[in-house]
Amino acid sequence: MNDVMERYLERIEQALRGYLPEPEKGDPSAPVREAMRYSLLAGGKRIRPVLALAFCALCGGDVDAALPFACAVEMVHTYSLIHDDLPCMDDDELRRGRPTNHRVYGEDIAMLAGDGLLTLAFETALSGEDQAASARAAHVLARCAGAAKTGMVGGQCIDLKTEGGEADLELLYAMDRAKTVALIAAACQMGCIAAGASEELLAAAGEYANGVGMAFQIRDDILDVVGDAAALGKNVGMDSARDKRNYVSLLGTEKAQALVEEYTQNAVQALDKFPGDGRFLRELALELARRNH
Ligand code: GRG
Repeated sequence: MNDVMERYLERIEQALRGYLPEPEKGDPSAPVREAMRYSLLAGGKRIRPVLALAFCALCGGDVDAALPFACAVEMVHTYSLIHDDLPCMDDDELRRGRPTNHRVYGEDIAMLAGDGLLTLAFETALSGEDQAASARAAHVLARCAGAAKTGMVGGQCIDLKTEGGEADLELLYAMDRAKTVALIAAACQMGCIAAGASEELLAAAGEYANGVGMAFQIRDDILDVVGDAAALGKNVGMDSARDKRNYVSLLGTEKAQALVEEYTQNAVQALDKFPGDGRFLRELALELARRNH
């Protein structure tokens, strides 16, 4: 698991740097690309791009074909974090162990950096050698990142509009599926697309993503209560400070962790639908269920 993970991470870091090189000296548009690099190259767990590569391998593909898709998902994810941290949203000061983008570059450039990353994501996704696969992958990414009630922007809207109000488990599930699961599903399915997988396998990747994504978000809710800010690289206690409903506020920590385990098992079971070796993705799901950062 660790060797494979290291190899994936190396390829992802190298590819991300290649897609967003240092701006040339004297380039008047350099500040926005510096701000994009600041957040994109600041580390982070890289879960989404790793999932894209791992699903490509699981479906028998060449992981190089999935690299543009993997990087595209990470760019969309990073843009969402930059925008989510802005004063008009969560107004956070710490992300990936560093001051947030707007604290360093100002709100105007931070907003542009997010816009720039979103646009670069689609340029990158569409740069794959197989044009039909690239178009299919870009379409999946657009749908999952978008403003429909099942897309990431839609989920963020539900999050903002329910802050301070009542929310039941049904609404929480809809919000988390859109806000968190959708992009994780895009990563898994784009990996399958890079390998030329069937619609049946894409559906199975969606099931894995639902399990891992829900477990990931609920674990995130738990870590906001019991986690360590230094390990997480972001401040904790923010959900209760903002009066946000989540699985911990509705169920308590113990029941929330039981749900994490249940969703993780669902994810692991979905791997049986693939003919390839699912061990890496199984272990990744189990590790994420117990993560502390
Ligand atoms: C502002 C358009 C827009 C969308 C924002 C994804 C999101 C929607 C906001 C980020 C805040 C948040 C709690 C999102 C839920 C998903 C999540 C747990 C994100 C953090 O992802 P990690 O832990 O972060 O993978 P790293 O830094 O490791 O990449």
